[in-house]
Amino acid sequence: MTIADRPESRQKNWDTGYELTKDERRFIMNHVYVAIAALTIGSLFGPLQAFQHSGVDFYPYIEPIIKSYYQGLTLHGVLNALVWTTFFIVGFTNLTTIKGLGRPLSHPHINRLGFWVMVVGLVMTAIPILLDEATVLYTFYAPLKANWAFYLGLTLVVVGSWIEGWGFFLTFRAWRKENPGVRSPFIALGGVVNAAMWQIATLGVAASILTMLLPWSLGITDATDVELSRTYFWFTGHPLVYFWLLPAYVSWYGMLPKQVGGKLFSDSLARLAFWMFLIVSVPVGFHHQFTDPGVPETWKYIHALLTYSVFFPSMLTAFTVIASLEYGARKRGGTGLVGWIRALPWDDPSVTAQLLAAILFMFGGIGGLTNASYNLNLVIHNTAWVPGHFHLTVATAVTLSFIGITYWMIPHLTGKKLWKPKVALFQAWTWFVGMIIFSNAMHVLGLLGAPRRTPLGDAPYVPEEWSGHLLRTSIGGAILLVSVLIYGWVMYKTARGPKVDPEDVPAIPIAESLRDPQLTPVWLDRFKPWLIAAGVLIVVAYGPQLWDQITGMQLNAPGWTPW
Ligand code: HAS
Ligand code: CU
Repeated sequence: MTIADRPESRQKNWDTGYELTKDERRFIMNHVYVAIAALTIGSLFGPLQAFQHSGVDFYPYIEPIIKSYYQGLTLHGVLNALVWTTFFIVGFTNLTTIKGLGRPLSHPHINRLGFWVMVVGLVMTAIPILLDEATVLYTFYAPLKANWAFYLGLTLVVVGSWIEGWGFFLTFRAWRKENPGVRSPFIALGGVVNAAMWQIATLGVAASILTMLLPWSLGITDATDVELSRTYFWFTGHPLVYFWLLPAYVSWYGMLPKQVGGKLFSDSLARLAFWMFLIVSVPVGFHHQFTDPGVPETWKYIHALLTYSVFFPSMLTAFTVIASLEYGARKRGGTGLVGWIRALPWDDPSVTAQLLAAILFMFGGIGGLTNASYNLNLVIHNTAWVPGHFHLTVATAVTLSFIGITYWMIPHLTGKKLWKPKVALFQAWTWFVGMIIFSNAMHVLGLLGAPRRTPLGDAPYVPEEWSGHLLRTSIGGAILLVSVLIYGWVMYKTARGPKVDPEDVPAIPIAESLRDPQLTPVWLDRFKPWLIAAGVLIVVAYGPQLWDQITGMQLNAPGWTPW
């Protein structure tokens, strides 16, 4: 298609002018309420663990409710890594789909059903955890064994998110029919690609829970196969981290440029990054199993190589997002090679939170590459380095970005004003500073050999050289505790505040693309080739190993509940 015959519709600016209805706003808010509640409660346990490391143990004081460090750690991981993220992401994808496409959901009852299935699943998961019947940490590795309700609840959360995904796919298809030949709006496409990747990725935990863990916890089988359940878990567990990351990328590419007065530098590169995540997110799971004796080295090596390919879309992102920010900053009068950074709107808490999140992601990403290196992984695996890594990635790049998004989204959805933006700004900075202290200490501790998932305050083998770093984890944790409490408070006060003039309510920021998106090649706007490529790559990278492990399955681990 040449420029002359491209459809004229809404090509310069994706903002279709569609206003979300009251029902749509309320529906999205319901997701976000659950998400924020999970984050604030789940985060309370983080500092408890960090304090424990430096010998200040609060667990005995809360023993009637929480029995052990491990029960607290399970709550922390499940609420923060699984519940906060999933509920926020699904709610946010409703928003990007509806607003991006400029039309209502085609089958809103499907999405409603999906949401309620997720809520029922959440309650089913929470009860056994609170009863100390599912102290298995967020990875629920066999042979640790939980009450069946925990596994069934998690399954329902996943199934609910699938159902909502189907609602997004149907809406996207309806939009395509109504707009033949038009490139799909980027924020909508990004959310739908992520939902598609999630459906493929979660086949692993679905297989693990339905064929192994659930029958085992119900007593139908009396033992399980540890290696196979780990392989299934990481089939899902690695792409899970990109399921968390991609909504932040939707915002960094498709919204943040607008917030800083710039434009999306390249619509094509943005799409290419998302398609690359669709094809390479799954076939890399063995980089979590480099030390597993049951996986042959060749396959670990292949997954290590594929892991490096998943590094490229993040480099594309770093380049494109920074270019988009620079464009905005220069329009605001910024000058100099790096001096333009000062011209970004650092007084806007939503922008600042996302910029700080992205800055720490550079370090989290470098650490990720260290992890992915087969030989270096042997040094850091199962050490405090790994939680150091994922607090820069999921707990900062993702979480602080989502926090930044809520700083415009909650006011937009509730028709209120953000309560005390300066306090919100302070919150973003405290998260940044607290996390630098905490994660740096964790990385160093890991290099010194400190194990992860261990109440180090009780460990008799802690050498003197760890103690300063253990103290720093507590200091970082204390700052983060303050930060998360401020966040919960700002959200609460915002939601409880008075309604304001619609003029004063922030709009949904949608970045224009620098170049007419209609010039983006068609192959960057088609699902089929990428879905086929994803399927082929998964079969090649996982097929033989899955075949071997399933046919050689040995149900020999009876399962235990040590805590
Ligand atoms: Fe990871 C373990 C490898 C990314 C999360 N990872 C984990 C675990 C979690 C996690 C939760 O290969 C622990 C799981 C467990 O409990 O056992 N990870 C990687 C690699 C990447 C990576 C290669 N991880 C993530 C992301 C996560 C996440 C993203 C969550 C959201 N990870 C591993 C490996 C392990 C692992 C091994 C197993 C370790 C073991 O032994 O157990 C890559 O995708 C990273 C690429 C990213 C970059 C950064 C690009 C930078 C950007 C920012 C640009 C800046 C801007 C700001 C725009 C190269 C895009 C500009 C600002 C201005 C002011 C101008
Ligand atoms: Cu991974």
